[in-house]
Amino acid sequence: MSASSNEAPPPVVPPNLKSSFQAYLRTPSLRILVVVGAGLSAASGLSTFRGAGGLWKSHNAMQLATPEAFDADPVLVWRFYQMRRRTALAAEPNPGHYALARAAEKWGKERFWTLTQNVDGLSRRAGHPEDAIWYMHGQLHSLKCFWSEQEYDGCGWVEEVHKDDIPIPDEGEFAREDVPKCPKCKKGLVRPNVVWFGEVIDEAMLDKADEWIAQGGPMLCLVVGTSGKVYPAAGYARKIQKAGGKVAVVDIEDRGEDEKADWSFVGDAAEVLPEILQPIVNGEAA
Ligand code: BJW
Repeated sequence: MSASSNEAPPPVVPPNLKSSFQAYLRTPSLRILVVVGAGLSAASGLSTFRGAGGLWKSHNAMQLATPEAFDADPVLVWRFYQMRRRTALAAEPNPGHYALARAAEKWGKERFWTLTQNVDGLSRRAGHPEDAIWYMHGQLHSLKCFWSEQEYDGCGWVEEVHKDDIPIPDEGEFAREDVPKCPKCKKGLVRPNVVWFGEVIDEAMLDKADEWIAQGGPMLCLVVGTSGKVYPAAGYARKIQKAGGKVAVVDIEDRGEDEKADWSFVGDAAEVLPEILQPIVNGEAA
């Protein structure tokens, strides 16, 4: 074994950046709003949407992720989401998911609240406390009704689906008549319970997020692995800055300038988050 292989690996996060960030974590009564995107799950092997290899590079979002697309071709949309569901179930949460989950356990929902755009279920499987996370774009492992008198709103039927009870053909050819019908109203087709473009995000939760920010006091928006292209998620960093809070970005690309961030951690969220959140997870920042 060469002498150089015994050397400690270089730190993932530049020490000065880390110490100034961690000093801020010790601010009394600090509250943190975490805004999560697909980059958090990249180290688990799941594709992001917009970068190289991103889902929207090889698939047309407007043919797959709008209610009009489902209306026009439910089979195509089901195939896409079956593929996504299978891939997500085969993946495992990574240390970034666990770091956020443990930090939320330590500080509780009032002080460490996560808004995730991810539908993959990995935060849940990492044990993230349910009351401290909002799945703002829904969940892959949930289904709902598509039909109603008011266009596309559904009759209200929603159900969680798990590994062995996805109620539609798994692979290969299936036709429109194979797409399951809503068991409640028996009229609508069953669709994934995710939020597509043009669909309204839970307004009560949007209000709750605005109220959270309006409480004021020391605040941090921790933006993790999101390109900041989709609203309303993309707007929270700016809102927190306007309210006097600070912003930290964790991304494999340098997005600090886009967000006018106080701290920009350029690296894999799976490596950076466990390192920078250590004082919370270890109970040193309370
Ligand atoms: C790594 C990494 C590693 C890589 N480590 N980092 C202003 C206000 C309100 C609405 C709008 C508005 N302007 C426009 C709108 C409408 C629209 C919108 O935003 N359009 C834009 C495209 C312009 N928004 C909507 O329609 C939303 N609805 C809504 O707002 O309703 C309320 C309302 C309506 C009208 C008025 C007022 C209120 C709904 C948006 C739904 C988005 N749906 C999707 C699909 C979900 C289901 C599915 O998964 O299939 O959500 S699209 C897709 O984009 C998915 C994602 O959640 C979302 C965000 O993507 P994300 O996570 O940022 O991924 P990427 O790929 O873009 O970025 C990955 C990042 O990770 C990159 O930065 C990489 O560098 C980084 N990375 N590896 C760390 N290892």
